[in-house]
Amino acid sequence: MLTKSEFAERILNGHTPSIKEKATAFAPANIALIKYWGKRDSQLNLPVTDSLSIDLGNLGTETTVEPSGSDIVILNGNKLAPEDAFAVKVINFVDLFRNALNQAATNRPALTITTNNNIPTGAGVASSASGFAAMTMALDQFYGLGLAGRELSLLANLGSGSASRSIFTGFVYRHAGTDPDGMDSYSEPLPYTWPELKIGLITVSAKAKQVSSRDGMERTVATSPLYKKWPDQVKSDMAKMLDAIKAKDFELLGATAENNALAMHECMRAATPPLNYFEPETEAIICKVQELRKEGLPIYLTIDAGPNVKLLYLNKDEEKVKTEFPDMRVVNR
Ligand code: 2P0
Repeated sequence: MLTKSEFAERILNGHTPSIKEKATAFAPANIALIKYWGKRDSQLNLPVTDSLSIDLGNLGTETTVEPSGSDIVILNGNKLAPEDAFAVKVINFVDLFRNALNQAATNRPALTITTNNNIPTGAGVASSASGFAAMTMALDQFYGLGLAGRELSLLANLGSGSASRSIFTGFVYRHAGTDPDGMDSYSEPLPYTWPELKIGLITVSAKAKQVSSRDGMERTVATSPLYKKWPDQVKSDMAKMLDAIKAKDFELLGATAENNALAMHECMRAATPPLNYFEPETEAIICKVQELRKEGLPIYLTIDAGPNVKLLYLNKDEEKVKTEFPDMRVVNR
């Protein structure tokens, strides 16, 4: 089993850096249609199962990397104190690159990392996926490495599991892999587009969640009796999802995504102590979506580790969906 540093070295060794004056990269946030929940290696963030996501278009993170006198992290215009938890996480991530490239004998400048999320506060979309993906791409450009997408996705994963998928746009498939060293646990874009598929974000609460995804996953894997069935559920849902995307079968895509998300939440609720990310309003929206479907409106939902709801519908139904959910924010993809 590798440490994060050894993992980064394995990928970066042999690459000779050619440092640029400045590099900027954008990565989109993503929403999983087949969820990642549970790690087979918590140090390397290797997932138990495959997952599949779609990008959130122009919602995401732009990150700039440039040399400076000392390490500085600026988040959404605010210079962070060096001991700030986010700043520490960022510098630790940057150090994976610096240490690995140092071995390849280069100098090691201090850096300013400027990172801006354009995901509106309260959109209920996590920024760690786009954040670590944008940082990985900006570091790749800054050091002039020219890494392939697969390598970028492997490195972004060291920041956050879902960041591996945000390296790409469109439908993205994340392989769990079986290699104990994690070298086969990468993401890749799928060769299918579906412009009529729309995503709407409904914010129930913008408060930070009380249990992090990392802790929530650990608790679910360790204590939920339902988790034993989760890998099989993902396998069967994934096959349906791939069929749905290939055939542009919206009902199959929506039903599979909704079922997969609700099954993930069932697993969490069966943990000890139970893990419930929903608010009463989340439950009310689930009921409303299911009612609207009974009335003939093809609309489905998915929910991550939080109370906020993402609606799935087709472009032709957008006006009807907006009328039913006036607070919904449409994702432009
Ligand atoms: C996903 N989530 O597939 C799932 C569904 C939340 C629910 O990936 O511990 O922030 O950094 O690997 O990526 C959230 O987990 O967790 C997540 P770490 P991450 O999108």
